[in-house]
Amino acid sequence: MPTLAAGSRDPLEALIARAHDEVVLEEWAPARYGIAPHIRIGKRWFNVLWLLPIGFVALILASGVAIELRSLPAVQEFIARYPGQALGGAYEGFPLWLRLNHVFNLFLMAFIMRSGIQILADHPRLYFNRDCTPGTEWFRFQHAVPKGATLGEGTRSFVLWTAKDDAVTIPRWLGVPGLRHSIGLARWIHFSLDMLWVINGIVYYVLLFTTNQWQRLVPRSWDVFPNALSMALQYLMLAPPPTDAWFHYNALQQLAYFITVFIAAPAAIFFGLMQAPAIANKFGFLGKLVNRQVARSIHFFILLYFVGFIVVHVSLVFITGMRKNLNHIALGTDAVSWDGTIIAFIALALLAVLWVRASPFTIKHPRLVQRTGRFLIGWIKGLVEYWDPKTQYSEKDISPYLWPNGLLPTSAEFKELADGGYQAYKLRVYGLVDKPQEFSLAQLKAMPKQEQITVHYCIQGWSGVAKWAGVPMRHILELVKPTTAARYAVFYSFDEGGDGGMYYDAHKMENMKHKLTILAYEMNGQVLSLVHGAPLRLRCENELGFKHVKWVRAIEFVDDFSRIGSGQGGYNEDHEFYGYRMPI
Ligand SMILES: Nc1nc2c(c(=O)[nH]1)N[C@H]1C(S)=C(S)[C@@H](COP(=O)(O)O)O[C@H]1N2
Ligand SMILES: [Mo]
Repeated sequence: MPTLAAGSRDPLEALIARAHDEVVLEEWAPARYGIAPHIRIGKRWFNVLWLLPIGFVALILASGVAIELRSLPAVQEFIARYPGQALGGAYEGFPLWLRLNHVFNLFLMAFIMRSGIQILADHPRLYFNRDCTPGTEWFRFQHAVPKGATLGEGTRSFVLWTAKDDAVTIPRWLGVPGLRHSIGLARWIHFSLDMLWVINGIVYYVLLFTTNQWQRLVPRSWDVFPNALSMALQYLMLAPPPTDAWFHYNALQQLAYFITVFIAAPAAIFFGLMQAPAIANKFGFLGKLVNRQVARSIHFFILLYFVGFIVVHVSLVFITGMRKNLNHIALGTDAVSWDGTIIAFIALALLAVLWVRASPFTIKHPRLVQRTGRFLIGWIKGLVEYWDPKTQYSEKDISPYLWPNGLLPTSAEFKELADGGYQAYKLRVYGLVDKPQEFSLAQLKAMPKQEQITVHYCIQGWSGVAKWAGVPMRHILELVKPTTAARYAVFYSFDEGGDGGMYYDAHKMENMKHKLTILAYEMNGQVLSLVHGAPLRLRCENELGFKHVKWVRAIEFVDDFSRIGSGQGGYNEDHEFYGYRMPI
């Protein structure tokens, strides 16, 4: 291959396919269903859906027992002593800001939860360990990983069960957009709405504490616990004392709202963010303690908490004085009239329409979703890219198994290179550089060698620790000397992406200068295997996995990537609507 003159366009770009600007259902990852959610206890798997009838029976039983207990003097004394009310505060009514805040929250939460479930469906397994070794998950809604698929690495003939194969379809009314492996779009929805939810939450906190409304939520005596228990018992006895939320929350309400507002919501944000490479890598110790899989599992428990809270909260709103309660929250009046109920049902009808339209809309306008997401949260992603990833792990942390992703290169050109032990391999580095060059593998191996033990964070949710060794990208920069016009390094590969066309990805120059950005030719002390990107793959530790291009064939420095492919900055960016900056 001739060396190209500095600044010239690359013929490799012709190998890149343009992607559609809408989701073409016939060409999208075909639907593949998993199984009902299961949890593992020891070696056995249990269908979690059994918890629904079991929970219902348990509730009836608990209610029956509570009703019988009522005749016991001790229970009567307990209830007399702790009637169930929270201690009084100086608040009254539900001001307009609170009502608006509440309805925004309702709409945002609905789609945050749906897109969150969609994200989970891209790697439908949860672990408490960092490694994600198949079989060690405690929760899944996917079959076991096919036997044999995880073995025989390094050969070209075995069946490869990639993380993408593992993604499952969930119903379109449940997830958004409800397509298999639509995590790119689901993440934009999730994060964009998160951003609005955080703003709504900050406004709420500020107004809560600058008015007297905080007194509704903050318990000021430990008596809130026995009172909440008493209240729960009285609900189970089907004989709750009359309460008047206009002036008073009962202790159970106060406790539940307190936990939701001051514990569950901030924790959801914290454990969501801890899943991001740039953030976990920044807070070394914390990132190790709360590793990505622990964070994912806890984030999921918080989802379950919210679902449980919503079910109980909404049920009680309806059965403890529907008209009055709905007047409170819809109109801010304490009247007993149907007005609030009518407004609440109009709001719920609107929610239902949005619920039904969300998936079809996203499928029809994926670039709009991508662009809006980039506008709302792209800048945060850009900011955290400047953080140096620094967290390193030790040999004993190395995962026994690292999920693979991508389709192995199949071209005749690559096969010839591989058969020849990559003797003929040449990494071409060109574009906006002073000294375009080609490097053989031997030349690359003679350069300074850097080793690092780091976590790989795939966008789909899995992670794993591996030791990588290779040439620091900084060294390559010194050799080829990018011009001041160079703003991105585009990595071209030997394989095709799922929709055909060459896999490629663009990085900001800042990423190339990071200490932990290397071109790796070794993994875990051995020559890099074919599956993991032989002969050369990129490691760029503050980005998600898809930006670590495997089977690298060339690197082009450019000032702008909008002319390459569909102009989004990479294969997944073009075809799956990811963002080109993905440190979160
Ligand atoms: N050339 C190429 N590089 C690629 C991919 C691909 O499909 N083609 N997949 C990416 C994705 S999505 C991930 S998570 C990682 C997976 O790396 P691994 O297979 O070594 O675990 O490679 C990334 N690099
Ligand atoms: Mo990935």
